[in-house]
Amino acid sequence: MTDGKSRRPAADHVTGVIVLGAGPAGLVLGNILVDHGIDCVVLERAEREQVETRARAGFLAANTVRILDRYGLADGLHRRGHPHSTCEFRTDDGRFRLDYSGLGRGERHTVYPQQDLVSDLLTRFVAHGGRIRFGTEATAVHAPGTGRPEVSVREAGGRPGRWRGRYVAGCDGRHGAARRSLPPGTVRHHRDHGVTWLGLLAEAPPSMDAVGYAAHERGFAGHMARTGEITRYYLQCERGTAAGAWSEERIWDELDLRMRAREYGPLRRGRVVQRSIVGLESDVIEPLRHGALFLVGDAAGLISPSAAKGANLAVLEAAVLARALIDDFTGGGSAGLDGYSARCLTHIWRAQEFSQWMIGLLHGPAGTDGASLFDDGLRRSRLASLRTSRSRQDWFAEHYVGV
Ligand code: RFL
Repeated sequence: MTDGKSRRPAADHVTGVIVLGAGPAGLVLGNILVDHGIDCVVLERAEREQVETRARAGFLAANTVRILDRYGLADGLHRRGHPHSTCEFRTDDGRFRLDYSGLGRGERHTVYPQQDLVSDLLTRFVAHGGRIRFGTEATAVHAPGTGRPEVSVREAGGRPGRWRGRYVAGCDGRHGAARRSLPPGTVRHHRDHGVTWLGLLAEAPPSMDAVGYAAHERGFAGHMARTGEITRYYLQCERGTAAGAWSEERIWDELDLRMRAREYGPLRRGRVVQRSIVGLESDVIEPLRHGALFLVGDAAGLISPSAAKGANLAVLEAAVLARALIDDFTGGGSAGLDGYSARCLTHIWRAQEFSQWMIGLLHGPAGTDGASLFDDGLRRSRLASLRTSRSRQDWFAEHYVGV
């Protein structure tokens, strides 16, 4: 990163806010800014088709939907998403269901695939006059400590370019240029949870009307509906397992076993159309602001998918930053920008805490030594209190569906 005092080549392009990345964070931010007349550009490394077909999240919290509604970004999810409010836990002590719309704050999720949300946001952004450059990779953010930050990019065909703006929003995920450009001394709190999942997307209708969480001695298994035809499954696996290592038959047999299909009904099988290895890791960058550079979404903090919070946090942080930028650009002051980091970190740490609790709830002992058997005792106790204690269920519901 340069210090901003050295001589720099003139920027090729000038704008108000340079948004790095066209995921949920970048596109929510871009849409709100454009609607408020703030000049901005979204720079996205991938091509449009790739951005619109990346299957990831699916569970949107009630607060996320409220935010999207407030800014007119929720038409698609109201048309094609569906409400969801039940989860079922299957353990060797039996199964129990929680309808969380009747617990805690009485809120529900909306199930809507992330790629559909991203596609809606992209279409709307372009229709409202938003500028987006696909195939444009940010390589570094320069001089974020000055009032004239710049972003160097590699455009399609490898052509270098340079953008100058008043602010840079790093919405480019955990491996993006924003994180790589942080000043020395920035703190990254990191935790490896020591758990690995094989993430699967199956061309199979959901097998139950609930999110299914199975805690089994062979490892965790999860079932999450995406659409009427597509279901996401997770299988805990040994670290180092290759995504393609298991045959489809083995995958379905293992899912049947862990989900206890013999007792609770068979799973509807179908072709596995996507596989990925997901190491359960979390991190948080502190602070989230470095001069004119703001970190948003996964770039700000990576959260393990155990509690389905990542996309929800991304939307929340993008909306908080958008509001603050609008105030700053329209003479409303910079208090929002000054408070952005502290405000978002509060939400991020709360989500991290719940996500860590979920990991402890769902995963059995990785080995058989004393420590992991102790962990297994804790896990059983957590499940028992979730099954029997109303106040625990209220707490769970509030955190499970909230951000
Ligand atoms: P994204 O979605 O990763 O978007 C970042 C964008 O930046 C681009 N990019 C760059 N562009 C320009 N220059 C560079 N140098 C760039 N580097 C990267 C990328 O191409 C990309 O388009 O980040 P964002 O917007 O912060 O959104 C975060 C969410 O995508 C993420 O937290 C969630 O998907 C996490 N997550 C879930 N979250 C939920 O809230 N509910 C869920 O049910 C849920 N399920 C999941 C998930 C994540 C998963 N994976 C990826 C482990 C399930 C899975 C399997």
